Amino acid sequence: QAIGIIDSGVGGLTVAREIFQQLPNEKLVYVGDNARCPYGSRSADEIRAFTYQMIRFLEQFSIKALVIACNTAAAVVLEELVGQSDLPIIGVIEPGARAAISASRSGRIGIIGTETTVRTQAYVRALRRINPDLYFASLACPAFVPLVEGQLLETEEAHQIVTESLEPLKREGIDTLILGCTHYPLLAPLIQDAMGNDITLINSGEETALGLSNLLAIHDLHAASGSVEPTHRFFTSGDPQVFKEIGDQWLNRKLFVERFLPE
Ligand code: DGN
Repeated sequence: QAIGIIDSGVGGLTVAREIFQQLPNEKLVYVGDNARCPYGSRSADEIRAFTYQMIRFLEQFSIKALVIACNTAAAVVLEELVGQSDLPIIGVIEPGARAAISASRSGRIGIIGTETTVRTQAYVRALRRINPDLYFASLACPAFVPLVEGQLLETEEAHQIVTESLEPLKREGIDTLILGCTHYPLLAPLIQDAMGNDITLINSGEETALGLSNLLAIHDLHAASGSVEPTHRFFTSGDPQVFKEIGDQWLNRKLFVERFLPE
C-alpha cells in the first residue's frame, strides 16, 4: 500500500525527497495541482475544495497514510481532516515548528510562507503551543512560488525578488527562519544568500518524514524492506513535462508523470 502526498504543485517534492531518504521502502503516490497553483492567494473555500479533490482522487489507490505537503492546504484543512478521517494524516506545519524550536538559540524565529499560511497564523499557534515565550516575525512572500513553478530559479530576476522581499525580515534579529511553504527549499540558496549565513533555514520536510515514520510505526504500517525499489507515481493537473523537469532535477531520478484532471 502506498502513501499519498499532495501539494498545490511541485513544492511537495521537497517533502518527497526527505521521505525517499528516510523511508526508502515506502511507495508514494503524489498529486500536484499545478494547473491551479498558487493556492496562497486563493480563498479558504477554494483551497478546501481543491484539496478535497486531490484527496478524493487518491482514494482509488487505497492509500495507507496521507501527507499534506502544502502549508497552505494544511493551514486550512488539516484540523478538520484529522477529525473526520480514519487515515493517518500528517501536515508540514507542526513538524516545521518543532524543528525551528530545536534549532533556535535566541528564541527569535522568522516565518515565511504564502499569504494564507501567514494570515491563518498556523505557525504562530503551533510554535506557541510548544513554547509561548518565543518572538515571531512572519512575512508573506507571494512572489516566490511563481519563480519555482515558472522554472525561473537561476535568473537574476529571482535573485532580485528574493532579496527585496526578505528585506523587512532582516531587521527582526531572528536566528532561525522557517521555510513555511514547501516550494521554498528549492529557493534555499537564494534565501540563504539574502538572509546571510548565520541564519538557520528550516525545511520542514525532514521533520515531516520523521513524523510520518512515527505515525506508520504507531499504526504498524511500515512497508517491509524489499530488494526492489518501489514504483512511485506522480500526477499533475498541469504540464507533465514541466513537472518532470523540476522533479527529475530535484529528486535526481527520472520521473514518469501522469495527468490528474480535477472533476
Ligand atoms: N507549496 C505550498 C505551501 O507549502 O504552502 C503553497 C504553494 C502555493 O500554492 N502558493
